[in-house]
Amino acid sequence: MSQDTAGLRRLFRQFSTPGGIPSHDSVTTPGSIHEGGELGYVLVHAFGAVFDNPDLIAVAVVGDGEAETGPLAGSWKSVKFLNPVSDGAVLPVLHLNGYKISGPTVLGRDRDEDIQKLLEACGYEVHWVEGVDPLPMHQAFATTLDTCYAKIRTIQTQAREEGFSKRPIWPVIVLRSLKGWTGPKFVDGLPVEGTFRAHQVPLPNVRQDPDHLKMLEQWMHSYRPQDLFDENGRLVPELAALAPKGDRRMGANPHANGGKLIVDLDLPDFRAYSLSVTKPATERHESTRQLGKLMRDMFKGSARPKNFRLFCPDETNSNRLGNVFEVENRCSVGKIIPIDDHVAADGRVMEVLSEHLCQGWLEGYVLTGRHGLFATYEAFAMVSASMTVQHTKWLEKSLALPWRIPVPSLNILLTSTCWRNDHNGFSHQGPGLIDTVLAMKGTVARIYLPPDANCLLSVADHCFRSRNYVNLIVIDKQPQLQWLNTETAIKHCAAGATIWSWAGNEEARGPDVVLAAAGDIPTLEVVAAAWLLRKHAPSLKVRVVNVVDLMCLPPPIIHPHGLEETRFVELFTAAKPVVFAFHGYQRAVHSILHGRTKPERFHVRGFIDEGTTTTPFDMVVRNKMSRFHLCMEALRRSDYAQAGPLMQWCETMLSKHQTYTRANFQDMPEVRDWIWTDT
Ligand SMILES: Cc1ncc(C[n+]2csc(CCOP(=O)(O)OP(=O)(O)O)c2C)c(N)n1
Repeated sequence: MSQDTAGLRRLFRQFSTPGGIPSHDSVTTPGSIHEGGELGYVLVHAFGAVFDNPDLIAVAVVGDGEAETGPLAGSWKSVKFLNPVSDGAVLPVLHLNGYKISGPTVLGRDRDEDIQKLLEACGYEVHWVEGVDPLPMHQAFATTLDTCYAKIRTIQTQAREEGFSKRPIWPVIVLRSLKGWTGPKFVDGLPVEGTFRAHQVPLPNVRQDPDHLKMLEQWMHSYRPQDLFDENGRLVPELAALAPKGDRRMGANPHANGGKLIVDLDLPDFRAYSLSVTKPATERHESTRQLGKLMRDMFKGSARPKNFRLFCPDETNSNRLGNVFEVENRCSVGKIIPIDDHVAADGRVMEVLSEHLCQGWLEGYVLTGRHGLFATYEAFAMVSASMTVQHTKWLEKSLALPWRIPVPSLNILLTSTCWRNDHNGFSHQGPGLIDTVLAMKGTVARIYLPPDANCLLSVADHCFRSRNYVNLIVIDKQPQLQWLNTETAIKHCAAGATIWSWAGNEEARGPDVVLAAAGDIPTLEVVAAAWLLRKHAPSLKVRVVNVVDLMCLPPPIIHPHGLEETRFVELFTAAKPVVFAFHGYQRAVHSILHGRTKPERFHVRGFIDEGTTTTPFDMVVRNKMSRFHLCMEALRRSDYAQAGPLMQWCETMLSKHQTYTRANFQDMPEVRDWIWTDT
């Protein structure tokens, strides 16, 4: 962009035009880590940016419309997690211009004293700037900025010299100014400045209406361009000299191009946390607990610089990640009482019962070059699913901008999954985030379904090292059978999908049917089904395939992880039926198999939105993905000649299950205690 008339013309012509840039702050805006398109996240991003960034002050301008959104209304409480010693500061500017697109705003119509009380109750000291006359307003705003800056520095200096004592009262600015301020006052006889009509395009008809064009010209002239630019369109030197130099320029702030500031995580060797698996499917362990131990040591390693945080809606213990509390605390700068468990003002485990805050803080944290994980209940990840989408879009657009340096990935761990929310019931059973991420571009979206602890560790290590992705990892927290030793797990995860030959019984001529699984519970049911078939129908030749990287299923043209077709056929054969058990909604697998050899031979069983408060096995029965259903499907699809008795036996077992669970409130022992045996 040259600094002359041609440059100005280019700047103006790209603004909100086809092939140009959006009309709001976006990826293309140098100096931005925040997309202003989907409103609601400005404060939460600002706080994420300043955590563990003691010298950074983020000024966040909150529209009174944006202030009506749930995430923004929740974001004010971020100040209860901000440590004046080790974090930076956020200076919110609540901008009350009275209108959204066409209606009045809630806060815009509130009385000053109510707004004052609201913000004070949230933990802020309110500084008002109000008026209509531009010059005094500029002075007032500058003075207020100076005052707030001094207050922030005083709070920080005191806390850093004397140590943290109590939550500070941080400043906030409330700016009351006109919407469309200094724009056209009246258009076509109707008031515009100070009204909703000023939203975005105050003069809608400049191309067709000469009066509108004239008003536009007058409006632009009101800024006196002749005083601002020389005859070649270059900013006059005395104004250009006002801008700071180098990294102090707003557009060159390295915090807003976080890749520039990345310090690699001090990651321990994940193999040290693996479980010893000498024989597949013989021991049950909580897989996520191993990840908790790995993260405990990541916290130790990231003590200097502090560049790792865990974000979670108060489920760290429940998700079996509690080992992190051996070295780290939950963060709160509020009152702490003796009975509290691992709560401290400098904690870096961020527990707040708001998926929006967890995700938004993490987004701000990674976009400024640090690392983290958002661990949440699977069903409630949908609360912030739209933020996941927006972050993925941000990353996707950033790929086209060579000056944007890649940032650490946004890692989302879904535990407490749909299959094992037996006590909570239907509200807690929803695997929808997989579908959401599946729809995103392969360049930036990844979905992993590790079947056990060792695969989870390998996947997590990969995700923590990666850049510019949204990594979705799905695994349950309950004790579960462990399948693979470390080295096999590493190879399995690197390949994305492998044949588990120990679970199949195929011979040189290949299988009659392939049983495939993606997800921990589907893996259990598939392997158990293979075991039953080996036992009751030994002449049926079965292959078991496990998929850990969901995105290896679509063709490589759709996703970079897509397996080459020859490899895909090696795994799934070219023509044999495939009975596929899937963690999420079954149509998701069908959608990504499009373009593969004979996709119609894939028969997917997955979550069909059948849920309730019930036993773990009843969940797979209700969703027709149980080992008995998979057995019957394999017999049916392979046209197995002597299927009758085994089909009948499976039906009998399903009825027995129904009776047993209702009488005993638990699963049948042969299901509950099932482990792999070779005979
Ligand atoms: C989540 C979301 N919902 C709806 C919109 C559509 N929208 C764009 S601007 C706007 C009004 C914003 O008002 P305010 O925050 O007060 O900003 P102003 O333009 O008045 O400064 C709305 C509703 C949006 N961008 N994001």
